[in-house]
Amino acid sequence: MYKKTYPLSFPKDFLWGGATAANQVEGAWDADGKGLTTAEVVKKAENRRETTMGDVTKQSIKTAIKDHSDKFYPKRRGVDFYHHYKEDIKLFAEMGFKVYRFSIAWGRIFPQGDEKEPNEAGLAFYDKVIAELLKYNIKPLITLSHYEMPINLTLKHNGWSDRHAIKEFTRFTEVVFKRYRGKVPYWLTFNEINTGAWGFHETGAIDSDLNEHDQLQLRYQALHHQFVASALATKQLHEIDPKAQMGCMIARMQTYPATPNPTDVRAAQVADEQNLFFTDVQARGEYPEYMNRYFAENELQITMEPQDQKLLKQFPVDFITFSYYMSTVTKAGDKQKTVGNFASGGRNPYLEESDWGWQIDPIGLRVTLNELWDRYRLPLMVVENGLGAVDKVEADGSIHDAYRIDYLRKHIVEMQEAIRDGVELIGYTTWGPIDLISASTSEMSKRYGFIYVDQDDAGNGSLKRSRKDSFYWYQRVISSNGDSL
Ligand code: BGP
Repeated sequence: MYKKTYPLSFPKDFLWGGATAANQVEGAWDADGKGLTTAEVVKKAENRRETTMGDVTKQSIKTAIKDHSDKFYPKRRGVDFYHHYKEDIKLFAEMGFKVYRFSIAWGRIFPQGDEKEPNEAGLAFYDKVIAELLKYNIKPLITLSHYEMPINLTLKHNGWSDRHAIKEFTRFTEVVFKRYRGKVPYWLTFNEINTGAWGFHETGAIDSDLNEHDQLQLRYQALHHQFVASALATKQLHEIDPKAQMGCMIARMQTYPATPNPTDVRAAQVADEQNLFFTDVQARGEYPEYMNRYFAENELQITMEPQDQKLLKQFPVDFITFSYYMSTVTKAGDKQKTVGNFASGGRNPYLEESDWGWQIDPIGLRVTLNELWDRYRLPLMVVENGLGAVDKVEADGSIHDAYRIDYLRKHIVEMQEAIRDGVELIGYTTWGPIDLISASTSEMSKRYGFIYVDQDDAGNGSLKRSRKDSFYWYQRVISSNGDSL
């Protein structure tokens, strides 16, 4: 007889919340001693389907450094969370958030990346943010590096391509682990670490003048340094704050074969391996053989120090997190294209897409959750999910974003199904609970929020915050622990 012993829905202590990144919300890019970061030298895209996150050269950085405005660099202005954090956290609390994922801008704490002492004023800002969250019983979940590092480390050492970055990063992590001991239960090392294979925005290493082979060589070397830094940060955290947990974070792209032709099925498997390589290293603690083979066949050589592999094995992450926006289709022989900030294969005729061409696939989230659970048996958290859309403000100030509710509802239903399948899913933070600057295009009009921010693409607006229909909907979802969708 079939017996229902599994949890029927979200566990009681399920972590509902939202996620942001320093360089997309904070603004105040040069306030209180902060140094310029890699995210703040990337120019705004000229059209919606173009991503500019990798388009950086030494010359473009020099130009950016001389430019003290935020006209071409909207990530410098964000939505001024730096001065609105109290109001914004109050709104998160009103929705009932249990957790808030945000990142610490490394450049606020070590403005040049290599100072001996941290910048006290930068730490003071995060002291206040964390205190405000704890006041409302919202658990902080902190990303240590969300697509940025001090620009000085790019100029001096070409970012993560140089092993030197490990030393600077772990000095930064030691400072924040000690400072926030007992206050922050969850940390993540690198946001969407797998996107480091696509270049500058994740690794802070300029490679635009290299050929394809040398680009890959540089990127995978930089990623190796991040793997080691991540293991060392995990070690530090467990020593400094034994109750706190460290997670890894990938942009998960569920990949389907374009046809049942075994060549397509195999191509999809390979594409999937390129994605799961990162969780394999960070959760299993070793380079998988399929990647060793890939490196050998492509004449890529990862330089390692003798203790590196041991460190990876000794200090794997405690939990796995990922962003999920869409799925992709892979056909044998096709080169990957980039849509938004995501590599994507061909069109899937069964799916609709967002205005930015991201293919909407809630069932893919269930497939992904089941696969990751089967593969790693570690607690999982979906730390980004959402729909980027243009919102219309009605004459009375209301915003009817039924499309956003529909997107999120369908994904939450699939998370619930995955939990019923036995997956240990511990939390869900939607991307951009408050409107923010887009990572891939630096637009303001690509909005994800439950909270509207009055600011346009040119940076005009009062920055006034207001509640969209989805605000009240998510509030109900949380208060009913996912029963009222
Ligand atoms: C992820 C990033 C986020 C976020 C999100 C949406 O890749 O981790 O920083 O921005 O994508 O992307 P976009 O802002 O380009 O719509």
